[in-house]
Formats: sequence, C-alpha cells, structure tokens
Amino acid sequence: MFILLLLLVVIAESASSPARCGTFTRRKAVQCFDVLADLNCDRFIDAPELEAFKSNHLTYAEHAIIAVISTEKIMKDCDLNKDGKISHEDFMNSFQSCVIDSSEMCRLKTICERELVGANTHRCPQ
Ligand SMILES: [Ca+2]
Ligand SMILES: [Ca+2]
Repeated sequence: MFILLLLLVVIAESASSPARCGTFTRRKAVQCFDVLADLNCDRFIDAPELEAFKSNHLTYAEHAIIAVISTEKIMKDCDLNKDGKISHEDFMNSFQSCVIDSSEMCRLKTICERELVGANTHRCPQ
C-alpha cells in the first residue's frame, strides 16, 4: 500500500513539473534552439526550421529515432497557442505535451551539446 502511494506521488510529481536531464533544463533547450534552429532570427521555430534542424543536426542513429516523430506532431505538441510557430513561451509551457520525459530531455541535451560546439552563438542579434 505504501509503495503504491509512493508510486502515485512520483507520477503526480513528474506530470506537474518539467522534465530535465541533470542541469539541462527547458531554458537551456530554448537557448539551443535559438542558435541551432531559428534560422531567420525571429525567435520562433516554424515547421520548415524544424525540418532543417532535423536534417542538419542529427546523426544517422538519432535521425532513425527522431524522424519517426513527424514535424506535424512536434508542432501540435509544442505550439501551444497554435499560431504555426513555437515561441519561447510555447516551449517553456508545453512540458506536459512536448519533450515530456527525462529521456527525451537527455537526447536533446546530447544533440545540443554536440552541435553547439563551434556554432556561431552570436549569429542572431540579442
Ligand atoms: Ca524562426
Ligand atoms: Ca506558437
């Protein structure tokens, strides 16, 4: 009984707070997208930018896992206000539908840490 209760508490916890991977939080993921995915520097990620991110920044193995998640699904899960582009706010607040668990956050962390090496972090004006 106690174990069951504990399990329920853990499930409730994980559903109400954003997933993270160690020190890699949603805020860090947003900073990563700004550099690697926001090609026109408008601080939004749209479907074509998502497609470009998939083809430019994933290894063959990652592509096999991530390409099965369609861009339409990512937009549906992450674009909270449904205006066709993912804003910082959309991503920060969509933690119950978009990149919801720590294994997905860790996958994102791996991609960001690798791809940010040598990337032009000042490409877009602040
Ligand atoms: Ca953009
Ligand atoms: Ca949006």
